[in-house]
This record gives sequence, C-alpha cells and structure tokens, in this order.
Amino acid sequence: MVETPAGERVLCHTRGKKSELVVGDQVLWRATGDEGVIEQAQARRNLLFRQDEWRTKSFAANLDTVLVLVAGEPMFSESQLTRALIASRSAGIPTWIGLNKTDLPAAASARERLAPYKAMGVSVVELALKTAPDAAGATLGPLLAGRTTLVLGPSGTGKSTLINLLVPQAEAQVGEISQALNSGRHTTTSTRWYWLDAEPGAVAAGSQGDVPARAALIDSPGFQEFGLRQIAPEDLAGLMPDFAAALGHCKFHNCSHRHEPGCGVREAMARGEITPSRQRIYGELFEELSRSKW
Ligand SMILES: Nc1nc2c(ncn2[C@@H]2O[C@H](COP(=O)(O)OP(=O)(O)OP(=O)(O)O)[C@@H](O)[C@H]2O)c(=O)[nH]1
Ligand SMILES: [Mg+2]
Ligand SMILES: [Zn+2]
Repeated sequence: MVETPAGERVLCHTRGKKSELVVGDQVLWRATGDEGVIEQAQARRNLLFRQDEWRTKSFAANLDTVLVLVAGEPMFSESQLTRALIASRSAGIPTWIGLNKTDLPAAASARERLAPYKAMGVSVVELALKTAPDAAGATLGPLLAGRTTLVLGPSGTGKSTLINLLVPQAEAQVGEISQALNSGRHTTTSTRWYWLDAEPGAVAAGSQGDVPARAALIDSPGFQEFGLRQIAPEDLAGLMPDFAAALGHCKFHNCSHRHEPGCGVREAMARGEITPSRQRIYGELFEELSRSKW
C-alpha cells in the first residue's frame, strides 16, 4: 500500500521477485488504472530488523524513534528487551521504553526490572493506557510530536491500545489479555502506519516557512523471538550502554569480557556497576552470536 503526498492510499504491485519493501519506505511508483506499480525504492535513512539463523525480519524503515512498550502482565522478558535495545542502537535509532499497565500490581516488579535501564540512560515513561488514558496522552504527546515512532514490544503489552487512544479513527484490533497469555496469540498481525495529526495539506497551509514534520505511529505485531545474528559478538559490549561505559580498560584489545585476566568490564561487574542479569544476558548473547551459522 503506497500513500501519495495528497494522502490517498493506492494498492501497488512490485516487479518480479518477492518485495523487500517495508513500512516507512519511500518509493517511486506509476499508476496503472486504479492500482499502481512500484518502480524504485529510495535509499533508507535506517532500518530496524532482527535476524535469526534462517531469516531476516524487517520491522520498519526511516524511523525517528522506537518506543519499546512493556508491561508487568504479561511480565516482559529482560532478554527480549535487551535484544530490542541492541538492535535499535545498532541501527542508530534513538529508543525509549514505555512501562504500561501501571494500574496492575505486577507493575512494581516490572519497575524494579527496569531500574538498571534507567540508570544506564534509557528514558522510561510510565503509562496506564486503559485506565488513565488522559494522563498517558499527556505524557506521550511531546515525545511523539513531529516524529515517526515505531511501537515495538511483546504481545499483549498495549501497543494497539496506544494507537487507538491517539488515533481515534484507527480501530486497531485489541486482544483480550487471557488470549494473549494463554495461546501466545498475536492480535496484531501486520505492521501499519498511522498519521497522528492533521490531514495532509492542513499543516502546510497553516504554517509559515518550514513545514513542521507530521507525527506518525507504526503499530507492529508482538515479537517473541528476537535474533541478533546481524551483530558480531565483539560489537555486543559497545551496543550495551552499561558495558560500553566500562570499555577501554581491558588488558587484551580483543577481550570478550568473559574470562580474560585484566578485564575492565569484569572489574566494573565486581564493583556492582553491571547487574547480574545483564551479565547473564551478555554471556548468552555472546555464545549465541559466536555459534557458527551452519
Ligand atoms: N490493566 C490494563 N490493561 C491494559 C492496559 N493497556 C492495555 N491493556 C489491555 O491489554 C490487552 C492487550 O492490549 P493490545 O493493545 O491488544 O496489546 P498489543 O501489544 O497490541 O498486542 P499484540 O497485537 O498481540 O502484539 C487488552 O486486553 C488491553 O485492554 C492498561 O493500561 N492496563
Ligand atoms: Mg496489537
Ligand atoms: Zn574485557
């Protein structure tokens, strides 16, 4: 589906083999009756994707920010959160965390689990999208203004609830929590672009000089697996802010920070500057990314 500058959506076909286009791509296209043909994809500013041994799965392209939405129920996996943060950092896209469902008791332990992320400089906002929508809207407004934001996260955290709150005509399907928990079912099955404000033309007509960028939100299906095969194990520490802060003091320049003597990162661990769970996740990821691909 291609959107024209006038805001019209046109069903387009691609030439030949399977399309590698993703939400957020810009294209040159040509009308063929009511539909269209995509002639060329423009270069991307960035691309967020995950990659396992068998395939690469793209989320979206040309993003200004990524909002990773998590909750205490279902309790988010710290490993999944870390993977999402590493992928977006590696793609060069600023990323922040939303803790949703703060009306539920489980929010307390989720908040605790997020403390080290706040400490390493990731911004975390708290939301109760369903029970305190006005407050959530007020918190999110300035963070989303003028930007394209991908809303990412495990299934059932409230991504589509957020879209529906901010884009009243969206009618994104929202799942029952029991279904999300029991069957691992994903309510949202495709990635979709929503404009957050003003009709096309309205912004340009009313503004002087530079046309302000329109805010957009991208809803995505919840992820379970989050492969990082695109990342070399030796680049991992530099993509994890608490590890990155301790780099530069190791005896060996190719230190893996797992068992080498004179390791500055492990000294930081001993000083309590890197939590045990982050150490475990680093170790698991390092192993996973070091495994040969065949
Ligand atoms: N208690 C509580 N429930 C919420 C809140 N926000 C959303 N929910 C509920 O959480 C469930 C899942 O919400 P969705 O918006 O469908 O979640 P999603 O992240 O889009 O899920 P997928 O599309 O499967 O990835 C629904 O039953 C929502 O009503 C909240 O702030 N508090
Ligand atoms: Mg959804
Ligand atoms: Zn080291």
